[in-house]
Amino acid sequence: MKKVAVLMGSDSDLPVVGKVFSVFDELGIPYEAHVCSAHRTPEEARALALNAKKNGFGVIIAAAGMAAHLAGAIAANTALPVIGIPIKSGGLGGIDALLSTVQMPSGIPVATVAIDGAKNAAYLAAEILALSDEGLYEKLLQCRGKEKKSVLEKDAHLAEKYNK
Ligand code: RP5
Repeated sequence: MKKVAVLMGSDSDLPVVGKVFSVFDELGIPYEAHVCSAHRTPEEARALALNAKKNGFGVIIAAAGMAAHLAGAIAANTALPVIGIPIKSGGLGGIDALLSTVQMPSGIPVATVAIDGAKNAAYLAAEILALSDEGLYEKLLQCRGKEKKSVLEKDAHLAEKYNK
C-alpha cells in the first residue's frame, strides 16, 4: 500500500493532527509525519512535495493554521491528491486557515476538510487508497457500520430515558 505524508505547519498543530495517526493506526495505513511550513521552511516543503511520488506516497495531508498556505504550496509541486486541514489557531477561529486552504485557483486542487477536521482528512485519504485496495475498502465499510451502531445505540438510550 502507498504511504500517506502527514505534514503540519507547526508542532503546535499536533493535538489536532494526532487524530489522523489514530485513524491510520486503526486501518493499518502506513504514514510519515513531518513539520514543514510554507512560510518558515519553503524549500523543505517544496522538496517534500516534489519527491513525494518517488518516495512511495499516494496521498498528502497538509495541516496549517492562520494564513495557511501549506496545502496549496504542496499541491503546487505535485499531482498527488492533497487534503488540507485548516487548523483553528490565532484570533480568527480558523476561518483564516479555512479560506486560505480552500480557495485554490483552478488546476491546483486541495480537498479541504472542516476546520480541525483531522478525522475526515484521514478517512478521505483512506478512501483514495482504497480505490486500489479491497481489504482497506472493507475496513472502511466496517468503520461506517460501527458509526451506525453507535448512533442507533444513542437513539435507543435517549428513547429509553425520555420517550415515556
Ligand atoms: C501555522 O501557524 C501553523 O500551522 C500553526 O497552526 C500556526 C502557529 O504556529 P506556531 O507559532 O505555533 O509555530 O503556520
